[in-house]
Amino acid sequence: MSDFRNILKSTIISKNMTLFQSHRRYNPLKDEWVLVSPQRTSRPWKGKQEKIIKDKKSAYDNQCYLCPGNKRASGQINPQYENTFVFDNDFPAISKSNQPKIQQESGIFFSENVNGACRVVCFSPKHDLTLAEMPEKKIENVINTWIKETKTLSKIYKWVQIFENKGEMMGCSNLHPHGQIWAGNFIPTEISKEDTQQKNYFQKKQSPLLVDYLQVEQLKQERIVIENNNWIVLVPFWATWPYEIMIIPQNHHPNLIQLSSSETTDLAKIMKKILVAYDKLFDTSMPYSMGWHFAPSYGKNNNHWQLHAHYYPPLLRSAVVKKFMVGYEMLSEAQRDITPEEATKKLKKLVNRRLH
Ligand code: H2U
Ligand code: ZN
Repeated sequence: MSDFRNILKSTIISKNMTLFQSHRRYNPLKDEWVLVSPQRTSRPWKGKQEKIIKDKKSAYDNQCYLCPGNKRASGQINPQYENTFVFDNDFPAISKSNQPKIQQESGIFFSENVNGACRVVCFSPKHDLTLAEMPEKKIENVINTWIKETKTLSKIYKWVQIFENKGEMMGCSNLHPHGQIWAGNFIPTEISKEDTQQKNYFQKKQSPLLVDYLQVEQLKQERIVIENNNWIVLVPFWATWPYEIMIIPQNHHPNLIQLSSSETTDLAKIMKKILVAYDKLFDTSMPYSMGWHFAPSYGKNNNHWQLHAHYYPPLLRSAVVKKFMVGYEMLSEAQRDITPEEATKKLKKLVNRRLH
């Protein structure tokens, strides 16, 4: 816990500084830094504006390969599903079978064989919905599907990545509400970083990094957007995307599969709230990439892990102006303009606003 107090104290000398001066913040989950430049928020913008697609879709689209009863590229017909529907991606990024072993060429080039499974998860039979527009009960079905898939896949593979790419801006090819799950016999880079960082912290403190982090955030109350009995939504101190959030359980759970039924119910409730707020922020269906991080299945001592979801929306100023991670970000380090505290304030107002 004291580590975080020091980080917060030393990085933020005063609140005024965070409002107006450039500074860097440390991301203890990844061992990376982010440059924060709040003074830049007032600069004029004459750059790229994204298109807004507001045409109302219909609940069924006969051209959609995810709608019930339709044919997919593989020739298979989707069932008349009522809640969620999961199938093997017809164009998997990781092959299922073992390939002939790759030979190492030299001490500089390294390659390794991979195998895994790629699944597509349809969130609803209704083509025109998004998770934000679905009732809480239906969101809970999606969460339970994620848990069921994780249970099955983690028996076979080391790492299971659940994710959703929402919106054309994020490269999503089909507006039908869906996500994906890629599982593999290897630990991918991002998970490996988080594993190492959480392990190192746990070894020093005998307490999980994100559990301690939540305690500090609860004391400070500067970056928590919303919480209920079982979950907290916050803009992390080290957020790089303008309205990036994390969803973290109040209890310590290394993995998604350990959630109780009251925790899945509360997760659906809090997801609904934050996703509705996201859509209100720029009066548009908020694009984002999101995914779950939890302990990989290969290790037995996973107490250093705390389950969490990351949401990375690209929008910065409006429905049409997004944040570009280019130039300095690509070549030096991530940079943001609006502070995480300002982003929290904006989201918090929208979460509290009554639905009508
Ligand atoms: P994205 O638009 O989020 O990429 O998801 C669509 C996925 O669906 C994509 O990974 C798969 C694509 O490979 N797909 C099928 O499995 N079958 C099809 O008939 C078309 C698309
Ligand atoms: Zn559809």
